Amino acid sequence: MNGTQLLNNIAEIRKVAEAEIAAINTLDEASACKVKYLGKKGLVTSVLQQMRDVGAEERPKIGQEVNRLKSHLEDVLQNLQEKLNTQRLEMAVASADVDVTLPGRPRPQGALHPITRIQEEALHILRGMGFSVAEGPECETDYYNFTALNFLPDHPARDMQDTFYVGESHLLRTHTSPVQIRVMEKQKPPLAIVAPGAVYRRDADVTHSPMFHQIEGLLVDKDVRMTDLKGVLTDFLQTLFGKQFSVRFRPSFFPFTEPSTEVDIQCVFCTGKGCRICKQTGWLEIMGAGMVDPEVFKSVRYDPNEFSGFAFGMGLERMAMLKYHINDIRLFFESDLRFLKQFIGRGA
Ligand code: 2NM
Repeated sequence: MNGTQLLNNIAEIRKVAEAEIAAINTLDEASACKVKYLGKKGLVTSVLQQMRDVGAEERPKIGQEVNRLKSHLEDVLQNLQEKLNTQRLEMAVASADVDVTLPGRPRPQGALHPITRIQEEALHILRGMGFSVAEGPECETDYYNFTALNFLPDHPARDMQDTFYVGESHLLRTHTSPVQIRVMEKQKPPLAIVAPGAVYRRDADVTHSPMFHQIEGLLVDKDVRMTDLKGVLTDFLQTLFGKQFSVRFRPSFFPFTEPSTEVDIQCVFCTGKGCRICKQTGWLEIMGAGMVDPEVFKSVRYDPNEFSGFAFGMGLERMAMLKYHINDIRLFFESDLRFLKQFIGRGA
């Protein structure tokens, strides 16, 4: 093929290609057309190969023409593909059952219940101090709930008026101390455990619920002293509530500890200045504690002359009421979303 024939050939290819492209309606047709003209074995490519047979003086002009055709077809096909692609998306949106341009509905976010949260915060601190977590049954025997803890047979807490009985010798535990008796029966000192969980007492008003939650702690070793108790509980409370609140210890009485103490924290509502909530005292009662009574050690066959220990207990509803400024215990048990939603995204 000579130069003139080749130039005619190029013009012919351009004419036919433009007619073909004008008739294209689909992306598949556009791709096929691209292959037909611009592919490795395409018509434009074959013209480039045929240039070998042409004289050197004609070659630049023909080369220029082929390249003009090549980039023209590339541009036209590229634009066509973009146009067809946009059309396809617009048709998909218009014909679909789902409007893909609609913004997504936000998924409602849940929150930890404030009791779960205060429990996790308290256990986190206590684990950090070396306490292990222990659990036990909520339905207990009279022995584990009272007798082993040095409650005398006629102690008023054993009364049907105060305790939920389940038959003759079974009851709903009134504290988590029976968990600690069970651990001591199985394990020798040294030992440091905390027992979280639900407990039950026949009580119901603004500050008392028949079911509530406790964490109790127990540490037994040689030479454990009251100063150990004071240091651990002061550190625990100031980590939970803040270093700005002082902690004080007042003498008290429990059947299972001797001596026993109530633990107060400076009022978290008025920072100790005196207000309605602390009844102008500047202090709030927050825990009970004491040195484990030798009688309790005897129940679990620990030698009171070899070991000593301290124990403590706290109500989680009361802790949460103080920490999160909640004024009615019943809010914890009503599952009112207006209350619970206030705990979304507040840490823990
Ligand atoms: C409290 C106050 C003082 C206590 C005692 C024991 C046990 F099992 F070791 F004897 N556990 N928890 C205890 C001591 C609980 O709650 C106000």
